[in-house]
Amino acid sequence: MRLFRAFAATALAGLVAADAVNDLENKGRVALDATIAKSTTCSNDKLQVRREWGDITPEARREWIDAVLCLMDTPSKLDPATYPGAKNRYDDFVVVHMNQTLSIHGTGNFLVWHRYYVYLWEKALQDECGYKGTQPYWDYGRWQADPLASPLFDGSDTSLGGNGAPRTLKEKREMRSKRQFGGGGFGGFGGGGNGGGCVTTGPFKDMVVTLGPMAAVVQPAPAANPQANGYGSNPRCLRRDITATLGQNYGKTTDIVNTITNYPTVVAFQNFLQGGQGVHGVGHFTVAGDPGGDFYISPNEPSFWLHHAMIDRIWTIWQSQDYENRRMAMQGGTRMMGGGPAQTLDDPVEMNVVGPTYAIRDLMSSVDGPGPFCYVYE
Ligand SMILES: *[C@@H]1O[C@H](CO)[C@@H](O)[C@H](O)[C@H]1NC(C)=O
Ligand SMILES: [Cu+2]
Repeated sequence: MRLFRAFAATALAGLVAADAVNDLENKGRVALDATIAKSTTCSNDKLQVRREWGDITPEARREWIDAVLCLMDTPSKLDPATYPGAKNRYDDFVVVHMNQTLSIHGTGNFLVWHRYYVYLWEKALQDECGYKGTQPYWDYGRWQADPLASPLFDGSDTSLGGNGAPRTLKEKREMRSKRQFGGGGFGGFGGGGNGGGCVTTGPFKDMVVTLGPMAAVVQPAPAANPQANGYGSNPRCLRRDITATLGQNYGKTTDIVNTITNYPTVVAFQNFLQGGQGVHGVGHFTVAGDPGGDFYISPNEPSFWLHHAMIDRIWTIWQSQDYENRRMAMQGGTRMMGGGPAQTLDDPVEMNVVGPTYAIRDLMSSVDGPGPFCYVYE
């Protein structure tokens, strides 16, 4: 009996956690596999598998972290006269996002733009920093009960670091005098936690953020950038204000299932996802802080990449539930604030110094060309 129990425990520890989202994923995998079988650009021997942070070993987590630190140590390819705040290769990604912020959110290209962006990031880790793994993702449902106790944010050397330090008395006084009350962002749900200051634990505690701020929600607000466009050099620490509230309200596994199953049109799906009760906000504002809570420079928060891999996973699962009809489903405007022509599949997805331009239509499948994708989530 004892032997059996020990065996069962070992077997369970080795098992990848499965939930109702995995069930939808497995159901949709049939269509993805059929697409791979017919693809001329993607095949099973090229296929890359992206996994959840909790399902990869601590050593594998550390390899991803070291590759990110390597990108921070690799020279920028941008012109320092125009982008003096772009100090390294990681910053190049941040600038490309800043530059297009108003035409890649709440628009038709939102999902596909960020899909390609995360892919190019994964590729930079692999090609420029020798990373052998794939981009991991952050399953909000798995960790929503207590993100600070999760392997993502527990502050260990194999995490993304812990919360920001609590606000100092001086900061609290400053906030009171400015009538600021806690953190703000996302209808007041995000931020307002027990952090708000510099991250002092884990691999990114010495990280220097130089771009922006542009739309900071964290309080007290970071010093203004010397350039109005945010591209000037403004060195400061990584700040976080981690809270569980958003995830507990909107990031549970049942919420993710509902996102995938309740919105049959791409417009309804992407609107819910990016809306006030959607998981896109959960991923950003559970972490909040600076740059995490700043719409323009949020990719400079290392968790952004695991968050947007999860957004891409949710989209992939949504597509795969009816791949024939959803693979090319793309609709919306071209400007976040409205106006501008409708988005079309022929519109270019531009990435400047981080990758070549493709048309939206080339990037709609994660397992087929003409674009470069050949990956699945598990
Ligand atoms: C910023 O956007 C402009 C206008 O679309 C473009 O010409 C330029 O290449 C972009 N720069 C970067 C670094 O992405
Ligand atoms: Cu974005």
